[in-house]
Amino acid sequence: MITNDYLQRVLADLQKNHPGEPEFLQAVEEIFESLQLVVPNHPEWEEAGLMERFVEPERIVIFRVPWVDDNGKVQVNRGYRVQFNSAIGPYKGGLRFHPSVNLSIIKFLGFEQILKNSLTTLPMGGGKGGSDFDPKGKSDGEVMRFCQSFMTELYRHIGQFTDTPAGDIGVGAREIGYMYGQYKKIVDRFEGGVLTGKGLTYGGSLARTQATGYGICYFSDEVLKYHGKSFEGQTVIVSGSGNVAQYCAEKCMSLGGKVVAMSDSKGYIYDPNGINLEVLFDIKQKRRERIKVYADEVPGSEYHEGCAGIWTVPCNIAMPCASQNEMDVEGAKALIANGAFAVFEGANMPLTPEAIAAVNEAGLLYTPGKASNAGGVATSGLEMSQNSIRMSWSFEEVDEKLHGIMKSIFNACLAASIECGKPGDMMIGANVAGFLKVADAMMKQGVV
Ligand code: NDP
Ligand code: 2IT
Repeated sequence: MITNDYLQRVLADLQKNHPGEPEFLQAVEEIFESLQLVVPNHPEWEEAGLMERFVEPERIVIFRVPWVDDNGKVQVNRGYRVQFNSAIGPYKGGLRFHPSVNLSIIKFLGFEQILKNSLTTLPMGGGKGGSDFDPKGKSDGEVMRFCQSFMTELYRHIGQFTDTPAGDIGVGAREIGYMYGQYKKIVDRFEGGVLTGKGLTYGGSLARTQATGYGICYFSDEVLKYHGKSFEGQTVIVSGSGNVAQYCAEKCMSLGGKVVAMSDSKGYIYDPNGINLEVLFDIKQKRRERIKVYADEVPGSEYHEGCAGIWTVPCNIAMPCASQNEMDVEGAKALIANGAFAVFEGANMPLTPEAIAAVNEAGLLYTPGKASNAGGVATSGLEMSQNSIRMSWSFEEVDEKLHGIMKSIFNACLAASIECGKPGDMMIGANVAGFLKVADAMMKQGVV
């Protein structure tokens, strides 16, 4: 419940003006709920219209993306880039290619990205983009032609000092490669820092592929330690089976957890012996197949239709790493009934507000994605650093820096939660710690 007058007014205006943007409104409400603990201490914010400016993107670009499919037919998709906030650095955030993409989803992701990037301690503003293009079932040639057309418009809006996109759902190394190639051809310069998640042969960073998943576990491990626990011997479920889920599962297992279930948008697998990562990586990375194939190939494992069923698998820790609102209150209740003690978010906003309330009420440990999944964008920041100094660091060096950043994010969230009188509340800690830096920069830069 938002009780602060100023925040209530700003939220009501947004609700009135953007009724068709439910995911964006959900993200704003979630963040305002935490910020109302600090807003009363800063009457100067209201005078400066800080919140009104904070919720309004600096710029939104929407464009046509025409391309020709393998049958010679013209296809048209819609491209987006929301350049939300550049107070502390150039806009930075991924591109999502998924049929569900619309302005509401890109705005919510860009909004979350502002605070996430602030938490990383690196100088990055918030942005996000993407398209309703569906890479599933498309040939490499079709994906390439789409990416080239997408970049033919996007290139004029980005740059290492302006805006640096990267991957997200449906955008991995293949897509980044095609987009980088087209950017380089158009501008006729090798500007490494314009995109991150690049291949290792042309300016990418070691450990960027693993960074989001590893970072989630480094962050969660700090939370567990703070509560006198660890991953050792815990039964874990990790939803999704994409980039984030795969490396979250890998690091979780290396820290002693046993991941017994994973999913995709169609269903989930259960393997009581613990997921065989070699088989999973082969199915997902080499063959680009669905997770169902795992159950066909690994004796003793099962496949079940319906992705939400994964929350009914008994576990100690759940790590949702697929997409927004993937766990509703029913999923949360199933986890609680099965005795889970923690939910660590890997995806962006994977729990509905009702699911978060249920998890909090039942006293589970909970971490919001903007803190726990910040390792991906943090390592993108490290990729930009390496591009700027024209060097590449070893895997161990990047991984160590990532680990250090995740620890410092935990410490910042903990300190802010204590300051707000809610020690250990990572949602409040992340929102407040992330916002204070951005607010300070916005206040000092005047009304722009
Ligand atoms: P991928 O495209 O690699 O994988 C996405 C996974 O989520 C797939 O298993 C996909 O299943 C599943 N999925 C997608 N949409 C839905 C849906 N509507 N319902 C259920 N399952 C779904 O993406 P990433 O692993 O990169 O991203 C996963 C999450 O992590 C997203 O929320 C993203 O924003 C977030 N994130 C990503 C970062 C990164 O560096 N990549 C950094 C920080 C956060 P299917 O194959 O069936 O579609
Ligand atoms: O949600 C995210 O933080 C990402 N998709 C990664 C963004 C980035 O710029 O690496």
